[in-house]
This record gives sequence, structure tokens and C-alpha cells, in this order.
Amino acid sequence: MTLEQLQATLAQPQHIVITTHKSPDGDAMGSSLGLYHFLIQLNHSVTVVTPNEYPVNLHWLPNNDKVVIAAQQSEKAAQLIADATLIFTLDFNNLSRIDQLAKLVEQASAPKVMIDHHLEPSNYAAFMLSDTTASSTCELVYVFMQMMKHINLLNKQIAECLYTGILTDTGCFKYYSCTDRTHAVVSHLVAAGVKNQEIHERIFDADNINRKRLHGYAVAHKMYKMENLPVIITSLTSAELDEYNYETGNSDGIVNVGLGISGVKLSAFFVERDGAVKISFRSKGGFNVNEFSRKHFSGGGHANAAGGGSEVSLHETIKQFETIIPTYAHEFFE
Ligand SMILES: [Mn+2]
Repeated sequence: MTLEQLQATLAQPQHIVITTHKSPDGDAMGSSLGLYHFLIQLNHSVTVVTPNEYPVNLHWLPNNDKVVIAAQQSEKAAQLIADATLIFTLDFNNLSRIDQLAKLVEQASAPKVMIDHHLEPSNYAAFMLSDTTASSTCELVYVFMQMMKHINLLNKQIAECLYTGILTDTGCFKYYSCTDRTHAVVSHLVAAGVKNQEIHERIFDADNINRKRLHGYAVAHKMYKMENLPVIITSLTSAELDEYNYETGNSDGIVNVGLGISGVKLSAFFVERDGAVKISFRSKGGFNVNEFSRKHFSGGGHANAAGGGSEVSLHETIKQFETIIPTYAHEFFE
């Protein structure tokens, strides 16, 4: 599908489904709802479908109440995907990232449009806006509106959504991925009515006390530095999550605490959840956690932030990591 063909398609009313990766984050929900607010202005019928629930600090996003969560409304989600005439897939690039929706999206007759910034996109989309240098998918939704020659439709609702994803995916404008283009986009979003301090507070000052206590426990009792390596390991068992009344999102950000320690180049967080081990990696400098996780922990993501998983126990997974990581020692001391 060429750009012209996509423009022509969007010139006619369509039944559109926008979907995003499982356990959606600020960029996933911001880009999906931002695109939603754009497309409804072009007279399409649009529904955002997520595989599962997402953190409550994103529930203020405009029209959040219209999102269909497949884990709660599986039949409705399946029907929407089957009936769609166009499917947007946002903030992921491999259908395995949408879990139970993957089969439905794969089998759907509608052409797929990918808007994403992760490395190594797979090849399922008829039209791809894939830019691995972009700060966020939200930044690319802005670019997409420009490509469709409709940036004039940017309104306060779109701006709030896109600002949210840029904010969260750049670590509050900190990472190198936050470029001059990102700041130019943000300038336009603020001009369109974004109240920056308000959004910062809604996103970051929204902790519940269980989350604070879980973070405190993890840092005080479960975080350690590997001997002679600038590597921090933190882990939590499912029993520990239960003890702190775990809710989705409550362990997010623990991995960043490790990276905040002077001299640390790699922080790894292991958590036992839903009968499997989920891993988060964050690095500083040249150590590429996307490649590392792809090779050893069937994951991936970005050069300095990636996820992974493991089928063996939490204890075994950490042992594996501790065995593998010294073979990379030279990369930390360049
Ligand atoms: Mn993203």
C-alpha cells in the first residue's frame, strides 16, 4: 500500500481498529488515543482495542472510557477486528506483542498500518511508518498526521495524548532519542493547549501506597550489585508481589532505580508473574540491551531499554544472567 493509496483510503469512511501492545504504557495508550482523536475527525468509526488492562495513571486520557480491553470483552474485541476495514498497530512491530489478539489481527481481512519506533520490525503491515530513531510512537503519530496533510486537525485532546507518550518514552525529555524534532513537536503540542505540569502530575504523582512500599522493599532487600561489574540486579517473586497487593504497573520503574546509581551501566529487573519470569533491562552507554535480550532472553526493544522473558524459574533465570554477563565485561570498561 502506497502513501497515496492510504490517503485515498482515509478519504472514505472506514471501520478502524487501533491496537497496541500488551500491558500498554504511556506511549502505547497516548499514541492509540491520539490517533483515535485524529481519525474520528475524518469521520471514521474508530475503536482502540488493547490486549489487557493498563495503569490507572493513564485512565485520565481523553476518551479512555471508549477503549475496549480484550481481556475483559473478548467477543467484542474479536468482532471489531473481524469487521474492521483498516487496522492500525501502534508501538509494537511483531504480532506476538499483542498476545491473544495476534491470531485475530493476522486473520483479519483489513490491511494493517504499523506506526512504531522499535528495532527490527516484522513484515505483517501493508503500510509501515517505522522509524527507530523516533523518541516515541506518539512523535510518529504527529508525523503521520503531517504525512496525511492534516496536521491542522491537531487539537487539545490529541496534544494531551501525544505529549503523554513523548514524556514517558523519553524519561521526561532526557534520553538521546529526544531530538530537536521531538522538541519541535512538543512545542506544537503545548501551543495546542497541553498544560505540561498538569500532565506530569497526573502521570508521575499518581502512585498508590502499595507501589511505593513494593519499590521500597525491592530496593532495600532485593537489589544488589554484581561483584567487579557495574551491573545491578533486582528481583521479586510472585509471593512478594502478593504481599504488597500487586496491581498492574506496580513494579514498573524499579529497574530505573538501579540505573540511577553512580557508575552503574546495566540494571536488570526480574519478576515472577503469571507463571513466567519477565525481565527488564536498562543500560547506559554502549551496552546494547536489545541485542543482549534477543540473544539470551527471547526479548528485545531499544538499545538502552529492553524486555525479555524466561521459561525457567526465577532463581535459574538470574543464575543464567549472572553466568552470561561476565562474558560481556569488556563492553562495560571501554
Ligand atoms: Mn514506545
